[in-house]
Amino acid sequence: VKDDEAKALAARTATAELPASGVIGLGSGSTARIFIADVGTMVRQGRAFQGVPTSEGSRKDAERAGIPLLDDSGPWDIAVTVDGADEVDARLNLIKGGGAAHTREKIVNQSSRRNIIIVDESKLSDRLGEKWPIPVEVLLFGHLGTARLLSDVGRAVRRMRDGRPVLTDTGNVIYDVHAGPLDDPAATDRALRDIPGVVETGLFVRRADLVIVAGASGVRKLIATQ
Ligand code: A5P
Repeated sequence: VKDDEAKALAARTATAELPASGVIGLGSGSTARIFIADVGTMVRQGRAFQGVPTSEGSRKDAERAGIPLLDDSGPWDIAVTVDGADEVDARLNLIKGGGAAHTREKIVNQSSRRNIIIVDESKLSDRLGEKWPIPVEVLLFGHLGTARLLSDVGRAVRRMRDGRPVLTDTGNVIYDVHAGPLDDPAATDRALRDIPGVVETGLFVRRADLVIVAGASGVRKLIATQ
């Protein structure tokens, strides 16, 4: 329950960062979900927002909340994207993809003028990979061979749920690569992306402008310095 309160506080703090109107990127996961509900409330109060969802889950949440959505094809000029993360390091680099949505999340992040990440304080760590493996979306075609190559970077485990491989919204598989703690996330990201069959990694290097962290002692804003 404490965690949920922190997530709600982070989400509410992010709504204060939104422009008066415009295109908003809608993240995925339990924290972003609270944000989407808050944006829905603002739309009902008359704010002219349009959304770009980062997963089929956030699309459903946004539709339920009454947020008008832009076409999936893009291109979008997104004013602000608000998304969650699984791990955040001191430089505001991220691991994402705990919900297998990181490829669409990264595309939306790239299309956004400002990226805000909302987390509870349990997500903070000194070095990425201390708490989580790196989620990697892999094309189904030849994935067992791709997995061997991933193993050169770190132990690669195909993500399963209820005895079945997890598939992304695009129908690809997820491998969780245990390569942490990472000294150089950008280099690890490059090594993984070099492998044919890798669609995208969950390493978000220099992609957060602001991280809103909520915890027992309230809310903190971490601003990227670069
Ligand atoms: C989805 O694939 C992830 O990148 C999420 O943004 C991340 O897992 C955060 O989710 P929670 O807010 O549920 O922790």
